[in-house]
Amino acid sequence: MGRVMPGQVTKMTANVVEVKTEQGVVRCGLRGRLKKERLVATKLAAVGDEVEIEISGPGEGTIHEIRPRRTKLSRPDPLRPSREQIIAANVDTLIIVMAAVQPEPDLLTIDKCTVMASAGGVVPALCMNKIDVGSPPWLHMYSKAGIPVFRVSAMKGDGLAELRAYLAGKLSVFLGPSGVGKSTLLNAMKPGLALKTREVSERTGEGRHTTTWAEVVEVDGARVIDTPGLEVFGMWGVTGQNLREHFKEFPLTCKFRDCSHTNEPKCAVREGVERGEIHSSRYESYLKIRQMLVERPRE
Ligand SMILES: Nc1nc2c(ncn2[C@@H]2O[C@H](COP(=O)(O)OP(=O)(O)O)[C@@H](O)[C@H]2O)c(=O)[nH]1
Ligand SMILES: [Mg+2]
Ligand SMILES: [Zn+2]
Repeated sequence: MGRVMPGQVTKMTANVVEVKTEQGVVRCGLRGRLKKERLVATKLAAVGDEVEIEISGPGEGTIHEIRPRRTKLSRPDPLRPSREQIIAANVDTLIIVMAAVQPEPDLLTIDKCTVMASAGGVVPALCMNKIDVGSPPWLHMYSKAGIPVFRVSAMKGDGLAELRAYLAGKLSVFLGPSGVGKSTLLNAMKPGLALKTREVSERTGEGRHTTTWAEVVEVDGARVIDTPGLEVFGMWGVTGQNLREHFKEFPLTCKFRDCSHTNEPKCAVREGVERGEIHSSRYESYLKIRQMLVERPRE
């Protein structure tokens, strides 16, 4: 048996997993026990996973064990929605990137992302880019709801110092619709990083072309997971019943402990909305997402 050492998954492609160890990067195939269990999605390694590997040759090894995940971002597998697909593990914060204009920010999308993050134990934050061309009037309501808000211009450099400070020492994922400026933002965070268009396939040691699914990039003391083609995705583990736990600013003082905040009497959430303590758009998002979950409980 070769040497066993700990590491963290920093890159995933279709057939190779790169693990960063104290001895450098080790390329691991999915072999042995993990290969047998590959149909069990949660047993598969995800970028960010802390693992034990066994060295089999120079720069090569096998993943033996995946440590329990502190947090995760996951979605229903697009091909088998009853199965969980883990996008990234041990993520500290999900940076929801929106643009002030072009494309117009969508509040329901932001709120779905905050729920998705919360469901995996990840702290959501909102990054409003392109503030050089405008700033939505409702941004403050997210700060009021306990969600950190960053106003930045990736193009002009405004607000980047604050964002950098927040990201320092964390593992984060940037998520947002295409065109909001995620690539520009990551490049601006670290001049010279020059994020490639990672949709382009790359040559692996096995002589086959594969697409990178996810990769950890170091950005100025922070680590950001770059997941090409990752668009806003579905919520795993969220139901019409537990959705309310993911709206952290909603009070827990309704008359009924299992209040759905829809039509029950003495609902503290509806009262909070009426008094202007809870933003009505957050409540509307709650109702829309709940409806969606009740109608399509599997997705
Ligand atoms: N005005 C303005 N435009 C920006 C800013 N950041 C990015 N853009 C533009 O928005 C477009 C989309 O940016 P890109 O980084 O490709 O977005 P992505 O799809 O989220 O990766 C590009 O034309 C950028 O030049 C910004 O801070 N201000
Ligand atoms: Mg991009
Ligand atoms: Zn209620």
